[in-house]
Amino acid sequence: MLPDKKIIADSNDRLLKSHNQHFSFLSGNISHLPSILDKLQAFQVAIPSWALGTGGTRFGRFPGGGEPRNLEEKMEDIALLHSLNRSSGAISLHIPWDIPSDYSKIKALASDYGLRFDAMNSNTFQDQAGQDLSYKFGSMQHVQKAIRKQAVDHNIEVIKYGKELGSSSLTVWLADGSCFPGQLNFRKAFQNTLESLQMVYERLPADWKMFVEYKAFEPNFYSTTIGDWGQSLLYTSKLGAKAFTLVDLGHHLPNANIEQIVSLLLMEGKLGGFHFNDSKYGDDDLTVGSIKPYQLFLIFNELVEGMDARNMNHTKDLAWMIDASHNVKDPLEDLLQSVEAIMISYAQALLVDKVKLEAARMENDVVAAQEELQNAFRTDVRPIVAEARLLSGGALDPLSIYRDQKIRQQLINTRGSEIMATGL
Ligand code: LRH
Ligand code: MN
Repeated sequence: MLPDKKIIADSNDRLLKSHNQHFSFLSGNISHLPSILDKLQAFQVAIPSWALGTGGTRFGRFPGGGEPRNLEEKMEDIALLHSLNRSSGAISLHIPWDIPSDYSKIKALASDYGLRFDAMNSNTFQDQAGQDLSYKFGSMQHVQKAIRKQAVDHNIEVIKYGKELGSSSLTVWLADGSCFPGQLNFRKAFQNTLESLQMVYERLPADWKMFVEYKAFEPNFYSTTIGDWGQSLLYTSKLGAKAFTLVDLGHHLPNANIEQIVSLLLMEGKLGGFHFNDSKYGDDDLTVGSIKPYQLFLIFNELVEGMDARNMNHTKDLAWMIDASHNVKDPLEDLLQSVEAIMISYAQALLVDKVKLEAARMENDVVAAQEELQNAFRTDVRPIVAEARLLSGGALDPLSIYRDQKIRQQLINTRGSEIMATGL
């Protein structure tokens, strides 16, 4: 289903004149534009294998048709996104939803598509068919040693799959917690979870990372055993140098200052990466930058400042992943919009004059500091992001090609309209 290069070239030719007008207007007054373009071209966002179908809630799920029927078709869909925006060159698998049937075939497909395997995700928040023991009352926190062992063994198995595929990180998100006061001994739950994570940590290959993802609530609604960044940092500090905290933007209590959390985790060298999405209330898993675009910019501003302060490689040293659910939009259009929003916020953060900003701060010149940030945020950098795509062989306007080529209808013709992809 990949649009051939001619379709992309023809579309770009039609858009080139107006693009160059916008781009040349911008490039006129941005001295370090070449380095910004280099950084944007190198920046790759991993697409979640569980978000290529239509998502839903307990109230309903309304599949849109043409959804991927297996891992091969999920990789085909991500390759489609990557052929259009050249910034989606990685897939993050969720086990057991995406257990590869034939490793060599999947690895060959990945190299054909120019995709790499980002973090592997374990799943001890659902009971699988034929599973011996239930995770109803948690997994690694569980009062019963046998259930904790089952969860540890599952994570070790996920590492095995990842090693075969060439992944080098494991994301552990635990739904563990409690729904009512009195239900849980918080200290024992913490110690059981730490002991279990340590047993997984010991089985990590030398060059692997473990990401400990925190979440304030859902599916437990009184306490969550890895409930916020402080608790995740407590675990990752006790686990060791290969353990890092993963920030899912939707996993915070309302009005949490996520950019400050990111700044401090980065300062401590314990920030592992992100699950990008947006939300208005809870873990809404909405399109990135669709509700709080200024917050996303402020997060990238702290990321660029903090990574440069530690001479980190923007592309390689943190895990950039999307974690979204598409209840009312075409999953592929939604993902194209999410990647675009991430690239826009990154480009705007690269525009911030860090020296002028710091000078204003040293003078407590609040207005000057604010103006430095807002000038960058209010700069329409879309022509710069489009130019980076063009230089990488992508489309100036990915969404218009996806629509003009009626790709969703092509997928429905091939895959049918009833199929529902594995995932949430
Ligand atoms: C939990 C979460 C986690 C995934 C799941 C699909 O809310 O963010 O990252 O395992 O979504
Ligand atoms: Mn997540």
